[in-house]
Amino acid sequence: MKEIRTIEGQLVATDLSFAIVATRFNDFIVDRLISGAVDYLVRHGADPDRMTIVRVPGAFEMPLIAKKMAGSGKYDGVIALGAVIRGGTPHFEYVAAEATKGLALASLESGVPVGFGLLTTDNIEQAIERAGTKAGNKGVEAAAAVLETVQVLRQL
Ligand code: INI
Repeated sequence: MKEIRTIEGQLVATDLSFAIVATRFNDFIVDRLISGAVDYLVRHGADPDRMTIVRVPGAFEMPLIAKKMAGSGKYDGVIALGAVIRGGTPHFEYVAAEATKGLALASLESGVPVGFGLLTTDNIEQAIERAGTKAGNKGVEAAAAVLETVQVLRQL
């Protein structure tokens, strides 16, 4: 069979600029996501001088800032990091849904990859598990996905 041309992103972050939008809400979790994302990018060649971290109050505020940074022309990729943890009211659903939709829109409207590193969990234990303990680190996953997508986009 003839070989089919396949495009894949190399996980090389040299010469790329990144913005991280991270919430202050649940910062004891989110700080671990930031560490994971930064560590991943640096280990793949990114220059810390070409990274900017912006702290926002909560997940609801992430889309606006992600959109602004993605559209600024200064960054190859944006990584959104936060944690929405279910409480006793429907508030969780509204915040998680709006943040998710808004981040997707920020990416589609700007044409710049926006990584979805927003934990949405039923409780704090599940969030801790996904912030660098037994279920990995969602910040690392989001950074890896952005890097790969940036490198795919550059070839299209
Ligand atoms: N923001 C979060 O980032 N995580 C949450 O778990 C959360 N809960 O549960 O309420 C949360 N709420 C704040 C929200 O994102 C806004 O900052 C706030 O409503 C002001 O606009």
